[in-house]
Amino acid sequence: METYEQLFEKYKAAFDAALADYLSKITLAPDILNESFRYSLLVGGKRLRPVLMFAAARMLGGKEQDVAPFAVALEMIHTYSLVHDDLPGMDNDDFRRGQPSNHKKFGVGQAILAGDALLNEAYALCFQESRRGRTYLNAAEQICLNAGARGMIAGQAADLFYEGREDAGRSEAEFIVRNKTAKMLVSAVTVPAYVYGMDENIISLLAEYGRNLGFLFQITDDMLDVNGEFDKLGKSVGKDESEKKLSFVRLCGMEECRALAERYCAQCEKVLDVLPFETEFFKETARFVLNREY
Ligand code: GRG
Repeated sequence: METYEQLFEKYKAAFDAALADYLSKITLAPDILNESFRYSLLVGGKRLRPVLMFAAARMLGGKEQDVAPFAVALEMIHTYSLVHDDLPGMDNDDFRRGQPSNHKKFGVGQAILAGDALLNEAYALCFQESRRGRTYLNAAEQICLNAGARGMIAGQAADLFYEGREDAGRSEAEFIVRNKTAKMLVSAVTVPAYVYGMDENIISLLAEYGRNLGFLFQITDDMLDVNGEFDKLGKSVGKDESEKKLSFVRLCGMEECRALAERYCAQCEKVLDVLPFETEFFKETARFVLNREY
C-alpha cells in the first residue's frame, strides 16, 4: 500500500509528464514569449490542483489520462493568476516558487503577456477537450466559470478593493476566499465528476469539499504569511500586514485562525464521509493543508 506522500508524488509525476507532453507540442514565437510562458509553469509549485484532479478521477473509477488536458489547463490558469498577482499593480512580489517572479525576469509588459498567453492557451485546451462530448463540455465550462468574472477574478478584484478598508469584515473576507481561492479547488475536484457524467448530488458534495478545502487553504496561507519561512514558502512573508489585506489573521487573530482551520478540516472530512467512495486521499490532503509549512 502506498503512503499518502507516495501517492501525491505519483500524481504529481503524472501531471509533470502531461505538462511536458503538452509543452513539447507547442513552440511559441517570439522566443521571449516562449521562455516567459514556460518559466512560471516549470519553476515548481505544489501542483495541488492537478493532483486533486487526478485523485478525483481515480476515486471515481477513471484514470489520470481522462482529465490530463483539463489538469494542464487548470494549472495554467492558476499559474497565470500567480504571474499577474505578483505584478507591481497587484501584490508586487519579487519572488514566487522560490525564484524571481515572472516580471522580475522578463519585465512587466512581458509578464502581463505571459499570463494572458497562459490563460488563452488554457481556454484553447478546454475547447479541444469539449469536442470529446457533452460531459467534457460541461467540465470545461466549470473551469472557465470558476476562474473567471464569477470566480477567481471576482475574488481578486474584491481582495484589492478591500485592502486597507476598515469597514470590511467577515462577509467580505468570505466572498474573497470563496471566489479567489476556493473555486479553483472546486474545479480541481469536480471536473472528473463532470467528465464521467456523475449525478448532481455527487458533484455538489465534491464542490462542498472543494469549498471547505479552499477556506482551510486560505486560512493557513494567511497564517503562513505571519509565521512561515521564505525558504519553505518560496515567496515573501509579512505582506498581508504591510498591505493591510483583509486576511483572516487580521479579522480573527492567529489563535482563532487555527481553531477555524481545524473546523474547516473537520468539515472536509465530514463531507467526504457522505460520499460513496474511498476518500482517504482527500482527508489526508485536508490534514496536509492544515499542517502545511509551504
Ligand atoms: C490575478 C485574476 C488574478 C487572480 C490572482 C492566485 C491569486 C489570485 C492570488 C495569489 C494570492 C493568493 C493568496 C491566492 C490564494 C490562492 C493561493 C494561496 C494560491 C497559491 O497557491 P499554491 O500555494 O501555489 O498552491 P503553488 O506555487 O504551490 O502552485
